[in-house]
Amino acid sequence: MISTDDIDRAVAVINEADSLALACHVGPDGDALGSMLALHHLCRAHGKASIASFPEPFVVAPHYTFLPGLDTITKPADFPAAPEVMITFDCGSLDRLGGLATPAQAAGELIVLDHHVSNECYGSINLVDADAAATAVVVRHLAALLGWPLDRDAALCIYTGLVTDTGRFQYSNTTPAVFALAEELARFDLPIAAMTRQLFEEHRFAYMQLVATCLGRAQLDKDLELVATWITADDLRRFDVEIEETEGLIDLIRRAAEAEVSCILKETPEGIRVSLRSISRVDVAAIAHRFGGGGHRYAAGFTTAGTVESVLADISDALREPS
Ligand SMILES: [Mn+2]
Repeated sequence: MISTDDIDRAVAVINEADSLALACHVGPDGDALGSMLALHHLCRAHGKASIASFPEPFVVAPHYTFLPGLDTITKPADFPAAPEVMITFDCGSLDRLGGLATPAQAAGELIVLDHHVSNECYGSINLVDADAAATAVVVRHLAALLGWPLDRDAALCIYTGLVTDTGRFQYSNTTPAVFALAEELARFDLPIAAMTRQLFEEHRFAYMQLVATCLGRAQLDKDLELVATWITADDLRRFDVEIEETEGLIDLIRRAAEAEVSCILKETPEGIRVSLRSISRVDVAAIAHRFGGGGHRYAAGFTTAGTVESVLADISDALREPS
């Protein structure tokens, strides 16, 4: 729930600001990029100066390259050090902002716009709605309060957040309100089929061969109802695949009928990056939280030191303990 006080202050702060500095979380997904770019478009359409960025590594995953406005975003090195007003999107904690956490802490006002239940409400104004299917839903709401009608570019960006965070309108967060918003957005003559193919279906052949390797080595722990696999730095080199390309792999692993929990571990320069999904019984956000991460009940993640073997053993131990 967002307090009316926070909403009123956010609208006043945005109206009064000369410019807005927008940022989303590291390794941005469709909701993070879509939400940020939607407000970036609306700022431009309504004469509000804005700058938009996300932390290093400054790489957009290939699924999202169709998003309008990507050519207008700014490298994190060129982000203002102490913005007058900064807004973060889909970002549950300061550390998910990487190098942009410093400007966030120096900002005159920090508006946190999100839907993660684990959000640490680190802003001076927190627009965090854990019932919203996507951060993009909160952006739509804010635009209405600002009296900023959507345009096609903003609608396309918001739709991207909505369709990715609901898993193509299939996850349990797919409510009547989600379909109502999708209907509003689809009226902007969006290229639904082309977007769907790029977001969910299209991959380079090299990636499909990496997937074959990952599926081949996947492990099923029948007692824990856990299916797990991993991607090493050597795999990425061998198949010439960027780590951003592997974002959707968890959605393949989680199809295993025997698994309540599914897990992918990826070797990154920052440590082992873990994605967790569950079907019903297990709260993976609680598990991710133990390792310094966060997320949603059925989708969460964290990055930690260790090896694939040691981190997978730690996750198995956490699943064994009654929560
Ligand atoms: Mn999201």
